[in-house]
Amino acid sequence: MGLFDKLKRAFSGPEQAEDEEKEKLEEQDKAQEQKEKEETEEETPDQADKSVDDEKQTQIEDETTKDQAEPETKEDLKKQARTSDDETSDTKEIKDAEEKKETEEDRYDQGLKKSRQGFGAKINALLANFRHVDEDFFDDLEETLIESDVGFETAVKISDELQDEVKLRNAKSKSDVSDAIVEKLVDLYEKEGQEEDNTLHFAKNGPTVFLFVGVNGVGKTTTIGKLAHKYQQEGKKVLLAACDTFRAGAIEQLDEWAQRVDVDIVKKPAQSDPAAVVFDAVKRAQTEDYDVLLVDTAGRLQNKVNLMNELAKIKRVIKREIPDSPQEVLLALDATTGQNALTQAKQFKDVTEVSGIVLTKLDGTARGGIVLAIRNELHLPVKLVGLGEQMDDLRDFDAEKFVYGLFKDLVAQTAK
Ligand SMILES: Nc1nc2c(ncn2[C@@H]2O[C@H](COP(=O)(O)OP(=O)(O)OP(=O)(O)O)[C@@H](O)[C@H]2O)c(=O)[nH]1
Ligand SMILES: [Mg+2]
Repeated sequence: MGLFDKLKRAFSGPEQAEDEEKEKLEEQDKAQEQKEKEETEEETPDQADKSVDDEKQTQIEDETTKDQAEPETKEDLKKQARTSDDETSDTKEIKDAEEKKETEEDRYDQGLKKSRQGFGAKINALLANFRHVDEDFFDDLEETLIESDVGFETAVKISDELQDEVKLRNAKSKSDVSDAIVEKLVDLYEKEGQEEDNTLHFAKNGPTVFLFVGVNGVGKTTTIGKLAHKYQQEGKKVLLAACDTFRAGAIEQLDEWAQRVDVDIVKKPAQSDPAAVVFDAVKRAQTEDYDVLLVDTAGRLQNKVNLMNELAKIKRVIKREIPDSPQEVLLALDATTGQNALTQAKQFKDVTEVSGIVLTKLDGTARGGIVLAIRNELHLPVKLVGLGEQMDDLRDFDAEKFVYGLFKDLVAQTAK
């Protein structure tokens, strides 16, 4: 099933969702019944032989004459207590897992709220003025898509393909046209991403090194802090390298994160050679068995050439010490800067081998369409997304959740 069909199915009426919920509950009930049955079978033959009435009677007596209970009955009570403890912890686990799932989805949902509203409002405005599907309509559509940051090439491509599609389907009503637009966007996005690897790669042996690059203010240091927190929570041994020795206060900022999330850091005085910092960090990561080394770098130097040379040097040092490293070179892009982010990415891609994108500040933008442009025009996988400033506000990129968060209002409308 294509992504668009999945989305549409998710909105195809409350009855279906209710049915699915019912099925899930029934399955849980069955599992619980089975468990209870197994536990009863474990009981001694004497106890198992007791009639149901007897059991009821014993329970009533237990409740009324607790103090005089026979040792046997006490055992029963203990057993009961254990069973109910097991039940409580089982139900708690299920509840926790469900709550976690909900919060994860909510996080994406909230983080994309502005984009969804912005995008939805633009498409709705376009459709509000819609009279015929003619040249003007497709010009307006192209403009709307460009404004939503899906990227110029993507906007033109969608508009062109839609002209044929609309004719083919003989789409005339607003909902037919809106349906066709969203379907095209989602399908194109899915098609372009088929070969894409959105996972972060780890070393098979020894420390994994992630190098963070990107212009100033995009969120490199914050992302490192959040990721360090995540890995620390997972029980990994994490080390940070403060290689932004240029900007005043940059070392202190990373140091603060290290303290906040309780991980170690390698730092040298301001203006030291960042290559020397990374050298020390790699050595320490190797000799002290760290699992992950996260390397922060400067976003701005005296000029762009210096910056790119410095990044190349840092990377060379890492590679020399651990040949398969860095496992990831992650380019941080600020989603609120729209097309500017694409230009930055192109520049970095030309000089460094970027392995993935961290798309930050998605919570603060109505321009989530940039994800489509990154995939369709840059062909770089988004691996992480920043959905806020706090240490828990980082998520692995999930294309389906993302597309769902971006288009759900429009798909919901067309599914009605
Ligand atoms: N709302 C929001 N703010 C973010 C996010 N990520 C980072 N920020 C904020 O963006 C600002 C800049 O973040 P930094 O991590 O300092 O950026 P940087 O790339 O290290 O910048 P330089 O060190 O100057 O190169 C800070 O105020 C962060 O709190 C995010 O996902 N959402
Ligand atoms: Mg920084």
